[in-house]
Amino acid sequence: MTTIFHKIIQREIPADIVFEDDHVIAFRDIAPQAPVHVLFVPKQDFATLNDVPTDAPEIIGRLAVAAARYAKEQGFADDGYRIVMNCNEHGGQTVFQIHLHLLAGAQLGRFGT
Ligand code: IU
Repeated sequence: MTTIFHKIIQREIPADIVFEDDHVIAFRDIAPQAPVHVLFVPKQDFATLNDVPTDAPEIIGRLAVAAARYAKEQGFADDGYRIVMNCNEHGGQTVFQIHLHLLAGAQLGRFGT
């Protein structure tokens, strides 16, 4: 399946890319929900977290480690941040290429329903 995130990875559409390596790309969310809102996306194709093979936890690990490294580099790691992955309808997922949200830059509210 081709999503808007695949098109960003392929440079078919522009994005404000802040990090990229062989496995992960990260870019600013177009509708930020916090002063810092960056999406970390694997280059491998998985529609939802449910589709990640159980023997490949590194796919998710790389996203979290890249987000933490970005937080340290940008100087807000000690103040703190939140990482979120939404899955399917009840999780509020709207783009079906897995991605991890990094939210930071302010005191974030509690979350839930
Ligand atoms: P979600 O977890 O699938 O709900 O998050 C998708 C995010 O992708 C959401 O925060 C959108 O604002 C964001 N986004 C984007 O950054 N660029 C786009 O072209 C589109 C969505 I479409």
